[in-house]
Amino acid sequence: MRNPEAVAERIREARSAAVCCHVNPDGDTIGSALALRLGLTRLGKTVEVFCADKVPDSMRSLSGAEAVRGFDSLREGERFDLLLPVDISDDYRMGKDAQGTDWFHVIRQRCGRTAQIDHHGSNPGYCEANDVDEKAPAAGLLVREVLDLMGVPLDRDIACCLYTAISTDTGNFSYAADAETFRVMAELMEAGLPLQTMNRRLFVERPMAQQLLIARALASLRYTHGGELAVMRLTRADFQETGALSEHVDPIVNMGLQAAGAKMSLLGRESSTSIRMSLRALAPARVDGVARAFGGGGHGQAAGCTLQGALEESLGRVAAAMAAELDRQEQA
Ligand SMILES: [Mn+2]
Repeated sequence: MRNPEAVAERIREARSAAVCCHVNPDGDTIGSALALRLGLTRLGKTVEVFCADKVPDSMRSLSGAEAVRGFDSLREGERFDLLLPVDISDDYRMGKDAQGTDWFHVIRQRCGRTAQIDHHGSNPGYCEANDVDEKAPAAGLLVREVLDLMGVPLDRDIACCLYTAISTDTGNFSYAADAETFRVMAELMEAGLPLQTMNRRLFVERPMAQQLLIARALASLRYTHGGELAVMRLTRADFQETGALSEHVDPIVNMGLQAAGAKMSLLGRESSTSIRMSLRALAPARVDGVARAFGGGGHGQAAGCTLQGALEESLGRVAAAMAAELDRQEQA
């Protein structure tokens, strides 16, 4: 479904556009949408960016981030010539309103034509014009191509947006990045990309409360099963005393896998009523079976489950099951 020219044509014809991001936005959907906003604004078009959830803190400094709107802010009679979803694999990925109606259907009523830019292989092509390339490492690379077709020159602000899109979807260029990715990176550098500042903001800096929570989790880290299984815990006191939020927990369980020789990692987190377990594995090891055995689920290398009972006892049960699974998978 490669069709950058058809998307560019729809944009050229439109005087106004609603650019849309997916729920739980990542750097690719936000960076791509804000780059389109800047580019189309430069062509004299009216552009609004919509997202069901708030822009992540690390991306708040991007030009236009402050103007990203929730779909619920649509005013009576507000209309756009073009609906332009970016990095959205399917229409339901725009999220739902309080009544359970897809935001896609709500905003679709307000727009004349539809065109999308995406890179998910599962995308069914839900717009009139679809530029979908599953080989592209980031939607941001396809956005840059469309901007190029429309004659929008790169500048520092657009470069910051596209860098956010491309670097986050390639794990800071550690996977999926191809030769074209680096050719575009060269163009972004020439356009004035402040690489060091942006890299620190996106990949190094974190909220102080989260840093202190990580310190607590790492202080609890133990390796068992010959160094193959990492086990960490976070108590309610750890959250209260650091001021950390549940959203800060996300990267911690992966840190258990950073030790050479580690194959699985477990983080147990105490909440008021239960113990939430996060399980991770390095392929080919898998943890989805263990999570399912405790009533949870997930993917082969990232899964979770919730247990009732005390933290230590619950951790012991799941860790024992993971150790048994390591033995089983090593024999297979
Ligand atoms: Mn993406």
